[in-house]
Amino acid sequence: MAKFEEMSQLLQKGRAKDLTALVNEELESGTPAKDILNNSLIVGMGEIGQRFKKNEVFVPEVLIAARAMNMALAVLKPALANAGVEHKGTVVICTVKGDLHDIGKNLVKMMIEGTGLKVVDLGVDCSAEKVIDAIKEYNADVVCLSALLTTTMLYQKEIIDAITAAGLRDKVKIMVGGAPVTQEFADKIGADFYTPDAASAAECASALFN
Ligand code: B1M
Repeated sequence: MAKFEEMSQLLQKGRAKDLTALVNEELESGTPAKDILNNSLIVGMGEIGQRFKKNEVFVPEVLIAARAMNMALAVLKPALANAGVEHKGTVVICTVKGDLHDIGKNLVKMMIEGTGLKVVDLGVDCSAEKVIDAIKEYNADVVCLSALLTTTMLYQKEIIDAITAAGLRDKVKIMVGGAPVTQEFADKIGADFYTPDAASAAECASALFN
């Protein structure tokens, strides 16, 4: 449908005002909210993720598209709730203790939200206790740990060990990332997945529920 493509294009261009106007128009003309979400917004976010991966667009474009996505989601939210659309799964995300860098984490969060998963953001400087409480409170399926410093990446292991000690290791998949993190490091600390960027993190999280 041409309107789905148009909304996808508006999202990718970050034209939030035009996008939300069109989303409203489509809702009013009877297009189901979940069709707008699945056939247009998620497709658009997926496209921008692919282009980000290929270095065809950069952080500002992704942030602008993600902002448009969030504004469109806010318009859709009441209709989605009424339609009984449920999230496929719940992801808890944070930047680990001692680390205040949140731009990459926010990108990962937005890209994962773009796949239709619910994301609980615990912010920065996040302790193992806070992660464990959130896994229990939100019945989380996936934990995403971001670290930007060579010193704080070590705390990713502490969180994984604490999750194991709390008896929750079999309940959640753990994804790690951030500039100094590597596949080798992720294997060493017992993470389930390492992804180098926001787009592949979203792909990885989404694939867990397909
Ligand atoms: Co800081 N900083 N910083 N800093 N900072 C770095 C990381 C650094 C590399 C700069 C440098 O020296 N060249 C360096 C780290 C060196 C090291 O450890 N090897 C550094 C340092 C040393 C510090 C301080 C210690 C400086 C000081 O005070 N002396 C201090 C530490 C504060 C703290 O955290 N306790 C500090 C502070 C800051 C600011 C507050 C000023 C600011 C952060 C603002 C904010 O985030 N709100 C800042 C910034 C902006 C940077 C740089 C310039 C940019 C980071 C960034 O946002 N990149 C950075 C240098 C650089 O990277 N060029 C630097 C853009 C972002 C989109 O990329 O976060 O890598 P990134 O995220 C990517 C991937 O890594 C991945 O996806 C994202 C997008 O594709 N990814 C994941 C991230 N998390 C993921 C999780 C996943 C999967 C993928 O799964 C769970």
